[in-house]
Amino acid sequence: MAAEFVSHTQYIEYPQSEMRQRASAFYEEIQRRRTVREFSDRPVPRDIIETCLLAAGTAPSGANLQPWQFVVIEDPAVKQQIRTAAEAEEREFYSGKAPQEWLDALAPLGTDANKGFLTTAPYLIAIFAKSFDVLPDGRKVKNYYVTESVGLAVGTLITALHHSGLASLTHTPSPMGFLNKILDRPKNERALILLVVGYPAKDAQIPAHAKKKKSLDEIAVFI
Ligand code: IYR
Repeated sequence: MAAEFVSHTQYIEYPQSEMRQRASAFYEEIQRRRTVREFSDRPVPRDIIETCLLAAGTAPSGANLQPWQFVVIEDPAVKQQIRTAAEAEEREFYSGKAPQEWLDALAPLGTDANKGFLTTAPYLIAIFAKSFDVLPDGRKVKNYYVTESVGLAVGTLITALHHSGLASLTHTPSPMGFLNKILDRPKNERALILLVVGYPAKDAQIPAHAKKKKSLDEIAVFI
């Protein structure tokens, strides 16, 4: 398909003072985001989730092929199936499979094999990466930079959810093959992240360790 160009009419340039103000305001808002592991069962309107997914779908991707598939789980029975499977994997992880060095790195978070949030939170969003797409006529279309692209979409999703006033948890039971089975997803889809979404529980606590963010000097150099 030959390239066709259109003008970028949606770009907005701000005066520098306003750019500075906007950058600071966004930093102020995003630095309040915390990964939450204690969720309320309060319902969340579906349309808010849909709008956040549309925001996620604007992420840049290799050749704009958008190699992501989101599966939103509201059904309590399916959540229970996922919890049972995830906790089985996690029990293995915490009681032998994980090397001590990994367990030591996780210790400040206080996590364990119990994943009650998988049945408490109103939404689980399973995010799959597609190595290729299948066209309606059966032809396969290869995707590029799949993991990077889906990572960018998940980052956008988490940011959109936070901006809307929702909490999330990037949960990664490993391996996640059970999600293909339970959610009946095809072989070209690989589960990357199981996002838990909802309001935090009333007295939700977070590990103090999670608030320690590296300084600018530690994360960036200017050359
Ligand atoms: N998947 C396990 C272990 C775990 C691993 C990492 I890396 C974390 O940042 C957090 C947890 C679990 O969910 O408990």
